[in-house]
Amino acid sequence: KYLKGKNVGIIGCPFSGGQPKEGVDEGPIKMVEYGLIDQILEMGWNVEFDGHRKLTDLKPADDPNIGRLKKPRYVSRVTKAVADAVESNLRRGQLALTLGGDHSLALGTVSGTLSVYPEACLIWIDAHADINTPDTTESGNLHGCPVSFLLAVDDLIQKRVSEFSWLKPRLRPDKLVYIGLRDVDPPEKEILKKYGIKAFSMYHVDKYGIGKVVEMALDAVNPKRDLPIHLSFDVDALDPTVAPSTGTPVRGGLTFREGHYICEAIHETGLLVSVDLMEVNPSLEDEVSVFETVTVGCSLVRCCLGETLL
Ligand code: HAR
Ligand code: MN
Ligand code: MN
Ligand code: MN
Repeated sequence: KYLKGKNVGIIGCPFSGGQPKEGVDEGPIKMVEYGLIDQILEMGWNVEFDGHRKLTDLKPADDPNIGRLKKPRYVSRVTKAVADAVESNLRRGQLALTLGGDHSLALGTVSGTLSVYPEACLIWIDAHADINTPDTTESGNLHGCPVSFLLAVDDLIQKRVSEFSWLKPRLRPDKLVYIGLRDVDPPEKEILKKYGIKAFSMYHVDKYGIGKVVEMALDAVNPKRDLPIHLSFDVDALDPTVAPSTGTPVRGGLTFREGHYICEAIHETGLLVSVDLMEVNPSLEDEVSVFETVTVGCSLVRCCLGETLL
């Protein structure tokens, strides 16, 4: 509906500055090495990919904490560049596919999507809510904060952290929905309650089944099935037995099929304009775990682009 034909622009983001573990920057590199581009070409898509972004060039010489926030200038510069890349892909009628890298990158991807499609909804698949504010974050890691920076609510973080003044907070709380949550900090729970944000935790997946959960999630943010969709998929939403090589694994996650079902069902709406696949860290765990995590990342992406079982 929003995209003309099967055109995808891939934004490879080797970036780890939103959290402390090295190696998550290798995620996009390994997914491409594994053959993701050819797999997408074989599905009949036109693929634009000019190599991974040189994001380390954007690293400031000096980047002291702002309050608790770690590497705020680096994350800001990188995510601004990513926002511009997503915006440019979408304006040219391509689906924007961003490969991470840590989930702070979503500050950029979602901003880019909303600058082209202000009416878009955001479906966030994650073990974590990533909605800490500069005041509530215990870790200071920006990959735990992107959603709070994106939200269009009264207390504007951008006013206090001037590095992020480029970022327009324009995501309405009723356009955001989560699936897969199971490790949410107490202040994050308060924020979800305060703004009435729809969230389907693993409890709901168990109770209703994934088919019903995806339907309820879409009913919540896209009741008429007419708005563009941004899907932000953190691979740690999957159970660690399925995707072990990620920085903050949490037991009790989505099965292999539940993860893929989400991507298939969202593809099926015909409304998907922007996809993030984040937090694959090929430096963690053994060789088999890395292979499984990289390949599951690739197959989730293919399902988003319409790969089906039959
Ligand atoms: N909530 C914790 C924090 O703010 C942990 C966040 C872990 N984040 C991710 N992203 N892997 O989903 O630091
Ligand atoms: Mn995340
Ligand atoms: Mn997570
Ligand atoms: Mn299709």
